[in-house]
Amino acid sequence: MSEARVGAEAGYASSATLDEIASWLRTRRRVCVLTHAKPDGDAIGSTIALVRTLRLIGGSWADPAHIKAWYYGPLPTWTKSIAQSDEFEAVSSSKINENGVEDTEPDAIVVLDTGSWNQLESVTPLLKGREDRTVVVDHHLDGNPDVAERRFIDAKAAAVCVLVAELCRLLLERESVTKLPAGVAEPLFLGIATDTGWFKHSNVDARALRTAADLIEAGADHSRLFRETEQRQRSGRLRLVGRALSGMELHLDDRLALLSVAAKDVHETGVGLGDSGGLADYALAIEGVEVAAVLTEVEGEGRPLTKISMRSKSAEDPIAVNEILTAFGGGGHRQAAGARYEGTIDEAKKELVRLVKEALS
Ligand SMILES: [Mn+2]
Repeated sequence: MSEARVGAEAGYASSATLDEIASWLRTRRRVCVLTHAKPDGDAIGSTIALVRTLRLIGGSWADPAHIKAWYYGPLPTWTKSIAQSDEFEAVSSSKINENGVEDTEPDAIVVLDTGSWNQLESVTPLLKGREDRTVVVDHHLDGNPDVAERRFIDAKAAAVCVLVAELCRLLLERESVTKLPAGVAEPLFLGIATDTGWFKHSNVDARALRTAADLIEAGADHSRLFRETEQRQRSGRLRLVGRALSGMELHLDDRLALLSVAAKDVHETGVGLGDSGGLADYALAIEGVEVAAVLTEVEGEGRPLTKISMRSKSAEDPIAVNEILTAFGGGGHRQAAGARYEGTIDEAKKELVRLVKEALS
């Protein structure tokens, strides 16, 4: 399969350097830091590191209350052990509206780890018309250039935290990432660790490892981070994994694994919606499986809706799951992508088998 950016909107590329973005941000006082809905380690790590950095350089004039990360959608259970509660607000989209954030007009909006309208649905009213004071820093292949005038996009970066580490270094005028304050370095390390599956996935490269090493030198406590984020699961989460695995289907000569999570599985195991991440990795552990998809029933939409999360195994020419999911308007990375399908889990399965069969031929 080609590397072509199927479905990518032309022009989703950098329009500014990190240096230019840092100089501009340094003059801003009320900064609203956003990321995609249902934030993950990279999203939370990058936003908290930037909030801490901006508060540090803000000096006396910057009111910390006006430099904040705003999250929406379910949060990971460990969020509070990574971020101080005054550094972020978990809000409903009604608090983020066209009048600003709870009626505070931001003079800068920074969007990290996404630049796609379809991942920014809840904050679209805030972003529309403020492109001139919005910055996007992202490492995804696809996005919409009209979200922000100032964009820094590097799809080769393993995590957005690799890029934000450099942005924080520039903002704080440190000679190297090793000189970042520990409180800035630690959430950045978390982002790199989680987006690479704790340094297992094929996106690990020398730059990710070097940045991670520099962050440890700066004081990031990696074993605390691992304990706090990976070893604090609720038992219900593993019971949910058990249910999904026992219902696993293998298709296309066992090259495709399908896992499904029905709403009733979520209710009966008592887990939150944020607890179904990482399921696909279990299926990729099977010999012969090249691609795995997790199909989750989305409730409360008034019509059947299925969330699809897909992963492909590392190989010389890995299956581009982001290309497969453009059929459903989804996207992401070559080996990790997601989409929403208007239909039931069973309907989504049929479509996926057909699409993956096509991609494999
Ligand atoms: Mn990321």
